[in-house]
Amino acid sequence: MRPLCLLILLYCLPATIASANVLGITTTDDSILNTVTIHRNGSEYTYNESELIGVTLSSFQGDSGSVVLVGDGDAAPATGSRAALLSDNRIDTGIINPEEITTAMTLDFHTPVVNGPGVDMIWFEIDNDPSNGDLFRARIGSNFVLNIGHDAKVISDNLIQNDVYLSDNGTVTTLNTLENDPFSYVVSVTSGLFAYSLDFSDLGIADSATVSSIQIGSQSDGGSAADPVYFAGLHTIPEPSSLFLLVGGFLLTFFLRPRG
Ligand SMILES: [Ca+2]
Ligand SMILES: [Ca+2]
Ligand SMILES: [Ca+2]
Repeated sequence: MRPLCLLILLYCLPATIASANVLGITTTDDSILNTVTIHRNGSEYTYNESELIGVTLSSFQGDSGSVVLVGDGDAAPATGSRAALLSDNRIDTGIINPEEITTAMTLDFHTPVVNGPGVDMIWFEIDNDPSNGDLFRARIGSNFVLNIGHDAKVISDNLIQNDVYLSDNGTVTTLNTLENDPFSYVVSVTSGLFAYSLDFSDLGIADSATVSSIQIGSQSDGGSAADPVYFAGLHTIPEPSSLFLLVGGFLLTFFLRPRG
């Protein structure tokens, strides 16, 4: 194929994302996420978990019945509280095996996320493959990206201990059945943890536009579905000019205050 034709073809294909923006994490007991260090627009930022924007799972379609992931030895959550496994601060709990379609999971951000410079959201998934996490796909409105690969492995193999629970009713196809089906323990797994990141600009979102909801699913690779344990949006990086105004305003207030 002639180079120009190849170039046009590549341009027309949905984007494949491969980047390394999550630089590291700190945890307590390999299960509680404390901080995340992220490369954003040329600088490194370390955030406490509480500074990240949480999500609520508002729709779900599973690839199987094995969708509830809890910490080692823990019971499956009671009916009505399972989706919270994706919005807690634990990286050993999740709702796993979303279907291999872009609309498998809908995640609503607790605060709308602004498309700022660089990365706008991050997540983690468990995997016992020493070198690769599973692939994801994502969709905002009618825009989508495929083949979202991991940034890096941030916890080594065998350090995350989990138990998987399987629905007694088979494949979990809705959020309602996720929350209400009876679940039974099926297997214990040990794994490592892979980090992922996404820049909303890669889905064609305009600079400074706000995103309140995103859909994410497993990328069909002929094998296993993905195993997400934590998602979060990022607050916008303060512009240097607004930081300067903030600091300047503070100093002005300090020096101009009435002295007694
Ligand atoms: Ca979790
Ligand atoms: Ca962005
Ligand atoms: Ca996995």
